[in-house]
Amino acid sequence: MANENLGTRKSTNRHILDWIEVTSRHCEPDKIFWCDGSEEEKRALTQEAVASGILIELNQQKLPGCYLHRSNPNDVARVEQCTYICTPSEDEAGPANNWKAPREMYAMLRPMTKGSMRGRTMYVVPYLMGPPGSPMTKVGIEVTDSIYVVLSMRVMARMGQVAYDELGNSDDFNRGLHCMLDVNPERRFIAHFPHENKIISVGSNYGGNVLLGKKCFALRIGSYLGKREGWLAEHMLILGVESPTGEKTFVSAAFPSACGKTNFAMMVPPPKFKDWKIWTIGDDIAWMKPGVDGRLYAINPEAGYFGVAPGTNAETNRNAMETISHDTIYTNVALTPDGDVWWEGKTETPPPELIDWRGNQWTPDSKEKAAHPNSRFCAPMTNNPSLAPEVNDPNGVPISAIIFGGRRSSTIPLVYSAFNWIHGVYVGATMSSETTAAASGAVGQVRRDPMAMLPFCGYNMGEYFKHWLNMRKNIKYPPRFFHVNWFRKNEQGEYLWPGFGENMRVLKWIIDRCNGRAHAHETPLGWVPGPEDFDLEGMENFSPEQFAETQQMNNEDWKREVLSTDELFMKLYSHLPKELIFQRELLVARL
Ligand code: SAT
Ligand code: MN
Repeated sequence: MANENLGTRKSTNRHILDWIEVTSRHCEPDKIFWCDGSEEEKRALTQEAVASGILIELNQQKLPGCYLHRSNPNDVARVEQCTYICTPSEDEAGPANNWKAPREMYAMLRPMTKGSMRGRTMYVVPYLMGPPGSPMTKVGIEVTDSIYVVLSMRVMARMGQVAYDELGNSDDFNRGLHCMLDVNPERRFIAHFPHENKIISVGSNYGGNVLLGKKCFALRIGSYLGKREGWLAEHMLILGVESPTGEKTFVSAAFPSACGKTNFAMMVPPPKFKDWKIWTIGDDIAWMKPGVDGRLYAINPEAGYFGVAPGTNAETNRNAMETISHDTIYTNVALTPDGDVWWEGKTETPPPELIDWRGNQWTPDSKEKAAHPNSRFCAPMTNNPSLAPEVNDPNGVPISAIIFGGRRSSTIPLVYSAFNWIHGVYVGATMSSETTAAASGAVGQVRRDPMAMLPFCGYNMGEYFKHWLNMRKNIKYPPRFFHVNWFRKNEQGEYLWPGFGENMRVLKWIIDRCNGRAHAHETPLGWVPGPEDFDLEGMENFSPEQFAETQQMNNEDWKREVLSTDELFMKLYSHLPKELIFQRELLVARL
């Protein structure tokens, strides 16, 4: 029997108490449940979620502590068209965001949320973004009527008493309200109020829309706070490379959603690199701040991985397979008759029968996919065999390289390096990628996604570029910038580069460049390795000519590429830093 004191451990912080008082009077829940993050609480809430059908218990022999959640089929990805930045002026949100004045947004949301928790429980979820005791860490409180959100938040963030301890009596915390309503896309809004450090999310129960610590706080509100306070909140993985001599180099990398950040962050080096080790700090978000020694330091504000399941297997990501083998919440994957999970790409041949992500019978003859293309796993980082010991270091880790990358089937070479900070910011600002299933809408269309932040920057993108340029003044030993593209294809539509573990070779060139050991050629794009500068040893069926093909640069394609960046630059023109226009002109001149 569950302890009846469960859910009664109220905060003693007056600001939290006042806010919960007002919010509960407005939402009118039957009950308020104060989360403390304990194991006992997890057990009780999991039991309740299973009893009410929100979670399906998986085979506990095969997958101990694992559960499956099926979301409403209308609610399977982030919805950029329903995501708003509510600053006093439209100009502050900028042309890359949807905007509504705070007053107007409140006027619209107030009647929707009024009494919305009648007959339901309101959970108060205190959480930390960042390691305890770090000057970079921030506190959030999410109020939600979704038990799935509570159980996911305790995986994705350091949740419970630890957050109250960090906060003390302070009023400096993010206020997040999540109301599922009837999960109706017509009444779905993810509204951010950066000036008030506040988020209101209604009408969804999908990860990126409702795990408010993640995209909403750590990126949209975080980027705004970063601009104000002199740091960077970025859509970046962080990893450490340990060489055979024990030298550790940390890099961060911005790729858009569903472009392989989790795989890269957990990479298993190929046999030729058996004495090298990759350590994961984070797979999605980096908060970076200049340190006292003049270097740029990064923390991972999260504590778990909310990764894309399809395509994950022992070959593509052995560490992820291990990570998600226990204590994991799966969303919208397929279910096998013996209570195991499956998704496209997990095994070469699908099982003969499955229940698909919608709950329907499925066989390999079915036309639909068994798992949703944006189906996810939610697993604690402590499950990861490659978790870096520095992950809880309050100071973070020093970043030597910042890597930008997108999913581009043509034009963009495998790897090149920017000439300097300003050029690096230009390379990040003009990044592009083919769209994926991580956001609702068409898949496979090239769009500009500056620094992979297009859906996540909480203020004017032009001002964001200025902030990036300004940061240089506070960093005495700046990281170097690189650009990668694992996804280039030949005319037959085959990938030119094998990717996954072989990306270790690209990474090695990158860190050798940072440590002044690798050679490169100057080109109009930046510094690039020739086949002789790049370690291809031990790669079966991969010739120096093939490598040259991955790196090939065609001037006419690049002129077109520059033209296609102009659309974004024109859109942002009133706030676009002149430095970036000069960079564009220099590139055109070099071409
Ligand atoms: O769905 S999330 O927004 O949490 C992940 C992503 O799209 O990057
Ligand atoms: Mn992401």
